[in-house]
Amino acid sequence: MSLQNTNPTTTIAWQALEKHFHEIENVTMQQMFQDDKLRTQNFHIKWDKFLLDYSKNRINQKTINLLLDLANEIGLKEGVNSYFSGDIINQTENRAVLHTALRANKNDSVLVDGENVIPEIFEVKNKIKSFSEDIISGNKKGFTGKSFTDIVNIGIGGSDLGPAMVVEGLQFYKNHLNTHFVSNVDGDHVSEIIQKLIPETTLFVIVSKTFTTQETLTNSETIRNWFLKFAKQEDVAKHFVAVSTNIKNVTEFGIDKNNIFPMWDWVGGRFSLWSAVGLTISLAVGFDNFDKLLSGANKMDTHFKIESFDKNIPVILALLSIWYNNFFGAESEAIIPYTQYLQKLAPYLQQGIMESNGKSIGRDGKTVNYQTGTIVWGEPGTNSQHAFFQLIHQGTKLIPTDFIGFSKSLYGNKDHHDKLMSNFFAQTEALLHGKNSNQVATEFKEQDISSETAKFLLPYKVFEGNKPTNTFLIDSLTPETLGSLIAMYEHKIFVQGLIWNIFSYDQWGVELGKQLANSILREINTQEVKNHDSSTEFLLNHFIKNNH
Ligand code: G6Q
Repeated sequence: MSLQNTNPTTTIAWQALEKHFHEIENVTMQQMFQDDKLRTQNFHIKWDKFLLDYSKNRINQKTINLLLDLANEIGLKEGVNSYFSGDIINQTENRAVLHTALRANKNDSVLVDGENVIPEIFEVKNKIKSFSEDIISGNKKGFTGKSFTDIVNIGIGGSDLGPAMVVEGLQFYKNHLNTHFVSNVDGDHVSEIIQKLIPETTLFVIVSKTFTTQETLTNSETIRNWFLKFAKQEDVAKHFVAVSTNIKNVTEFGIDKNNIFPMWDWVGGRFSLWSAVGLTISLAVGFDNFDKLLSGANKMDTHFKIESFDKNIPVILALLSIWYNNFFGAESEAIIPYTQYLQKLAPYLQQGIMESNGKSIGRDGKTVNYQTGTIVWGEPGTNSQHAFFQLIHQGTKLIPTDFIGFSKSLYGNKDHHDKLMSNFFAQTEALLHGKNSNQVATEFKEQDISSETAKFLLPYKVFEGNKPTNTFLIDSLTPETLGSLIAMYEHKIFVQGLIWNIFSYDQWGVELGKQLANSILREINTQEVKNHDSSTEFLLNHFIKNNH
């Protein structure tokens, strides 16, 4: 079954939300908290090791009810069933979207073209397990008989961002293997990494679903040529493995058939870290931790699938985001994890969210007449407090922000953790309450400031507050909770794409870049620049003159 095709602005719920927006737009959250003592009790969800408090949002019960009506009118229940059961919901590429099957249980059954894919998934998982164990234990050795010390993941986009983010996020659980990521076709990137490597103890994991991506193939060839300065052709088999759907191209590259980890076209690149694309994760933290990551995601899948929408974390998050994006006109959202481990979470989610929902043609084939994909950005707290928080507190833009904090730190340094989390709570509180002119004036009195200076400074020191935030308080950062967190955002993407009536799982904008660069490269090589606008022609000629 394909997804329902409804312009959301034509629904009864959307029209009711527009009316409701005018009732509520000037009511402050400060007022809402004063009027409703049960607000936090009603607007929070406790689930597994997660607590989501969404009471610091510009909503009341009617807002939530109307947003839930919108989800129902759009056919969210049926949509979720189609998503999980392998229907061709990626219609523009004629594919199912089944990253959820990668973390399903062994006894589950998920059909693609009438065939259960779970046994195949477990076959590959077993291969990941035994390969990782052999490398970590030193059972498998390099061409001089030494154990491996370094792993290099060569991939880009979906074949890089997920593994890179998770390996960094789970650093606490890491073993002795050093991990490196080469992604950019920028030759300086690969050169910097090669300098750190010893060929006889380094394993290269080439990750490319299509095995046609210019960046990954170029980096792989450069690395193989470098490797062959120290080793023989037959040693390549011991040091290079690949993750791909394109067995033919991988074999032509010279990789041994046994060293290929397959994946499937029903796994989108940006949702693929759960497949063999996560091989580097399994190598870095061990298969058991990789498996726990999958089971955390699977738990979130079950929550999303069976929980009623009013207590369903991804659904509530998606609806709140639509509320700000489509009614308040917010352009972006920030994601601020209060842990340094998750410093790559925002760039990772940028791909997932912006590549999936950055679309302007509806499922009816027409240009949409409403806003779709939000811009997401962020950095860990407290660092970001010393950087861009100024704009969130006092700028002119409305930026709904997710605060992600953990009750326990991993090394158990209580002093540091209490300081970190005091900042976490203080920020969401300040964003809610702000600081009014009376409070600022009282502060001035205590500071013994002249009345002239106080008068001048007062407006600059006032904080209006009323800035929406979601607060996630998670027990601790483990493979399992990280798996749940990533899956939570994946399902948020699905719900938003469904309601915005777009196809979230294609990426024609990315494909365009792949085509364009190839034709310009030919012109740079032949030094024959033609058929461009005057600006591009001027720039290309300047580059050729200085580059050759
Ligand atoms: C992800 C995108 C894109 C893709 C890369 C790498 O959803 O499609 O980021 O992952 O372009 O593609 P390959 O894995 O095919 O090299």
